[in-house]
Amino acid sequence: MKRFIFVILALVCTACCSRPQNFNVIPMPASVNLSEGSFCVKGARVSIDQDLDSSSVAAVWRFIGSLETATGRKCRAGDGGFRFTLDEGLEAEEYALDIRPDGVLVRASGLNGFVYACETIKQMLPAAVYGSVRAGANWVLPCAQIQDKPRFAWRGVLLDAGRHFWSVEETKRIIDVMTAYKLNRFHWHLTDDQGWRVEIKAYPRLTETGAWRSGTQIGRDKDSSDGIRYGGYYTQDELRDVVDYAAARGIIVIPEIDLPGHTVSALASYPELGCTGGPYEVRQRWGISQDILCAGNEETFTFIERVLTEVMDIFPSEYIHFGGDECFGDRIERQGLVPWDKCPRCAARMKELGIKPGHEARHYLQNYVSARIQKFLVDNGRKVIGWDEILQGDLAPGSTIMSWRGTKGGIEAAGKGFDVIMSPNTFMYIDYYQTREQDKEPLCYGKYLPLEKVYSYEPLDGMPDEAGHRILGVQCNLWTEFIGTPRHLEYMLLPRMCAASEVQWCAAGAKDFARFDASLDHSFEIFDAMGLDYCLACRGLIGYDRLPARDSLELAEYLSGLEK
Ligand code: TNX
Repeated sequence: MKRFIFVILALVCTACCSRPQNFNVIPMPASVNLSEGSFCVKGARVSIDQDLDSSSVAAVWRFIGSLETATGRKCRAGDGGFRFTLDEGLEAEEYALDIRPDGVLVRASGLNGFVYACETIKQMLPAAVYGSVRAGANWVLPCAQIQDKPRFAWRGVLLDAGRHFWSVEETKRIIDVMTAYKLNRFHWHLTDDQGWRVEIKAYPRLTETGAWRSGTQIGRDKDSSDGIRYGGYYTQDELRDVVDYAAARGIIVIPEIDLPGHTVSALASYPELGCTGGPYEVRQRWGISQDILCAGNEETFTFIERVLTEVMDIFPSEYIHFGGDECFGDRIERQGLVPWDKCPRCAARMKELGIKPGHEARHYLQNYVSARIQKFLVDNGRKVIGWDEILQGDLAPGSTIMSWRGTKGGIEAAGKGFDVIMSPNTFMYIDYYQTREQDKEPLCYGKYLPLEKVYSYEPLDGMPDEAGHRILGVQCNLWTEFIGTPRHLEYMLLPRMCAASEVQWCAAGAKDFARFDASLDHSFEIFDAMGLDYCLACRGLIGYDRLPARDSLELAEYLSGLEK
């Protein structure tokens, strides 16, 4: 009996050690060994090896800067404190930390590794290290050896700037919080029916006209409009500024120009690009429009190529996203004819291509448009990504599919040998409600996607073994039809993005919802320090025991304040 108890105790004890107490880093690093003792970061010395590249050195000094601000003490160059050293044996995003009472050794092989090492250290410190003021706190790091690298290379967030426009400043705040959770792809949805947000020099009306709508649907009432002119766009300089800001943090910005559907804002600017010639107006309500770029008109392709040429000049990313979704929504499919079916130029194009008339014809015509866009981008040295609708018909090899209508499209595409990014609406659409008390939450798209469901996602579920390597990664998508303020935007993003970060980063089988959930309290303090809003009720029901630090408000007041 004694021996039995001893064995149980020993098992419990090893379990405690492998899951360190008070270690609240999200996403959980691959390997963590906490040991006795601690290292004081206040006024610590810093030495950076000469062979680090300039972007890594800049990232290290940004990190040191945040330590200095929060602790109120300068960190001077010198030995015996933090040492940042290049280790080319590590993978591109890998890092290692050795924290001892007499110093901290940080190893990585490049920018992303150094950024993630610094972010892990920051999450191990009091949350005030994320703030912009000096704070009295216990500025010590627990001693530990940490070795860490991500499961997936693509760890994305989509931000929809088409339905609502987000300032450069707000966009950078989103990039900051992505950095803190080691995400590395910022998918910027820049054009939609309700607004065109990219300055294109060859087509100035896209932003003079297309960036502005004369009203916005009120709540869920599709026939309403608030009559208030709304809009905005980014100049090319502003876009480049965001690209550089993200790049300095190891984040690649992938622009999406949604084609050939979701283009009413472009049609309102240049009506000759549509099948009917218009007039069109920048859409005020949500949902899918039947009006799309005319596939029979050569001018459409000139337009697409000129726009994409400027886009490629602004965005150095290997990938360009050309949309391809919802050209003909399900309801439209059932209703019958769409402008493409009735357009003589589209008919001539189908004839020329030998596309047989019938229900499928429009999909083959869309394939033709996709293939031309793809060829153009590939000829210019880029790769293409499209939403899973582009799988209908024949798809040119080399495309990457973003699976959004559940996981089906992704599984099918991977099976056919295409690269895939999984962003299934069933697990990764963070524009859906996060509690069951939806009447109390700010209005949003609808449906229900609680934190736990996001966390539970296993990207290789249902994937044939031999196709698993096609999954580049995972992305959560923040569509903004019903999100009009930065505070509401952050509330929808956080903390579900943190749950996504563990799906994206942690090895299969390394996730543990109870551990994650317990770590979240520390993340809430981080959001408070960063001045970000978040959903405290993400745990299922609205039953707040406290509110985000920014106000001392009643719950109802707090929630309604998010929308103003
Ligand atoms: C579907 S995801 C869309 C978006 C909407 C979103 C709302 C995709 C390719 N299309 O246009 O904003 O649903 O959840």
